[in-house]
Order: sequence, then structure tokens, then C-alpha cells
Amino acid sequence: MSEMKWVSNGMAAILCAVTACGCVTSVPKWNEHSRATTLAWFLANEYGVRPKAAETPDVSFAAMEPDVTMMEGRAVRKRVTVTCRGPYGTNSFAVTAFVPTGVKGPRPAFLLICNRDPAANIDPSRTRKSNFWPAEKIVERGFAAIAFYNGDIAPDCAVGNSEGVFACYDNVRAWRKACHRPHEAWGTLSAWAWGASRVMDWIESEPTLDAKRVAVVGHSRGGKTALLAGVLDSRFAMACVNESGCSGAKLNRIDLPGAETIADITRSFPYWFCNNYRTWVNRDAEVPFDQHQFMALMAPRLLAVGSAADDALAGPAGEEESCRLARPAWDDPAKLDYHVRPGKHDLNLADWTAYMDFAERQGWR
Ligand code: GTR
Repeated sequence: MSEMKWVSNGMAAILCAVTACGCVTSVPKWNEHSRATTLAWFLANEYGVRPKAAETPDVSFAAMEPDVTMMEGRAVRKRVTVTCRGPYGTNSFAVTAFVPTGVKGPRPAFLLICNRDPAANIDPSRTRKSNFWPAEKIVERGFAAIAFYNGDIAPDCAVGNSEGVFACYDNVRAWRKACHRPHEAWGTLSAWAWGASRVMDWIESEPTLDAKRVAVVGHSRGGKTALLAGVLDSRFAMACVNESGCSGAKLNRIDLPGAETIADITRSFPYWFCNNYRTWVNRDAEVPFDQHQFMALMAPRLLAVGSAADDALAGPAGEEESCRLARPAWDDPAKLDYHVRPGKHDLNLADWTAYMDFAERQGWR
């Protein structure tokens, strides 16, 4: 068992556990101050700070086509264009929703941030089906299945930080001239999470959906994004964080062979984060706040974390350890769910089943 004690990390007093390996890891019991200072640290040092105008966005919704009944009568398909206007431009993206029929009242929903080929994985026509988004199975269990493509918010590539929503809310021309973006400026994970919040804006306007029971779901880079979306937007009642690994649910202070480090991730994907994150390259064990504290910011809302046993890069043991360390932030420990399934890095039916079972145990029907 770990020994528990209160220590200060210079910004907040935090309940800490001295783990078996001797390192001190902080276990949060939030008060308003410690929650705010912890979140501020993660934004300024890892995921970046959003421009003010993006925090109060001008958003509108337009039906792309009339609703159509599909899935042998089991669901109504809604397709919506979400348009956001910022000081520097406009960005639109498409949302697809399948809402179960034949059940009374507004439906709880799973919103997938799709980071894979949209044609193959979130096909609105259902000609192509994938277990990455088993919309039929989700609907069968009485939940609405909603999805959007992260690349429609900002492209997942090196120039990602200057296109899509960035070109609406940031003076990217000035950044290009200066040859760098401001050190604390938001990265694409934050932009994609922002997209999930815009979908939530639409959900709130849609009477067939229950905005009080929406889970934001993502895999891998999408899993990091789902966690960030859940933490930043308290309208999400649940976040399902699948095989998110480094800068997601994996603890930094754990040395696992083959697992991605801050050096690896900032070398390959600097644009996912703010530039300040590079401060922590080769200093994974020195970060003053570790990922379990970020996960704990979900409390008291629902958090589901999923790992795959053969996913060495994401470091399943580090994802499980974060859950163990974060759990004290919830009065009811059952509100943080963890599963590990056999197999490789993927979002599959076993993962979806775990997330839907968790929702049902929490009274979502
Ligand atoms: C890897 C990346 C991981 C993970 C993964 C994915 O290349 O290093 O952090 O996000 O991609 O999104 O599939």
C-alpha cells in the first residue's frame, strides 16, 4: 500500500502517495483553487491556451438534408453542418448522428471524435461499416451514435496549427511572419476537443438527444482529445479515453520499455501541443503535475479508460497506474472505470461494449 501525505508542489497542496517504487505522486482531492491551478498548468505547459474568441464562439447549425430513417427502421439519421465564425475567418464541419427510434424521451449519446479515414469509419450511408464506430450496435442498445472527423476541425499534420479553426481564431499570418506560434498557443488536440464542444452545442439544441448524458469518445490521439474535451467542457457527463497513451491516460513518471515519451511525441507531433511542452523533453519524471491529475479533473463526472494488452507504445501499465492514482478524486470510485482487453492498438467492439456497459451501470438507458 502507498503511504499518503499532503505536500505542496509550489502551487497547491496536494494529497500524495509514495508508491512502491519510492516516487511521490500526487492524488488530488479538489478544491476550487487546486482544480484551477492544476488545469492552468496543463493548459500553459501541455495542451495550450485557446484564444478568447474561441471560448465564446459564434456557432450556427444547418441541416445538410432532411432526416432519413435507416438501420431497418431502428434509427433516424441526422446530418448537420456546424459553422463557426471567428475574427479571422469561418470554418464548417459535418456531424452525423443516428438516433434510436421506438424509445421514449431524449436519448443518451456517444460522440466519437474520429481520427481515422472518415469514409471507411464513419460512413453516413452505412455502406462501409467498421467496429471503430459500430453505430448499429450503439443504436441497438438505445444510445444515439454521433461522429465527426477531427481533420475537418484542423488537419492532423505539421501545418495543422495554421489551418482550419486556427485560421478563424488566430492571426496565423503574423505567426508565419514571426516563424513561430506563441509558446502557450493551443495545439490541435485542443482544437479537436473544441470541435467536440461545438457538437455539444448542437446536441443541446436537439430535442431528440439528452444533453445531460453525452459521452465523448476517442482512440489514441482521439483518446487524448476525448480526455481534454471532457476536462474542458463540463457538459460532457462522461469521457471514454481509449488507448490514449503518452499525454493522455499514461503516467509520465513510469518507465515502461517501448512506451512513448514526451521527447518522442513532441518530436513526431509538436503541433498537437503548445510549444511549451518541449520544456519537458527528457524530463518525464520531473513534470510537476502528471497525467493522473489531469484525469482527476473529470471528477465527479464519469471517466472510462481503456487499454489493449499488446499496446506497448501507449503503455497499458501506465494507463492503469494513472487510474489507480486518480481514483481518490471521486467520492464514488466506481465512477472511474478501467478495462484492459487482449490484443493490439485499436478501438473495437470489446472497447465499445465496455463503455456502453459502464454507461448502463451508471443508469444510462
Ligand atoms: C502514434 C502516437 C501516439 C498515438 C497514435 C495514434 O504515432 O505517437 O501518441 O496517438 O499515434 O493516434 O494512433
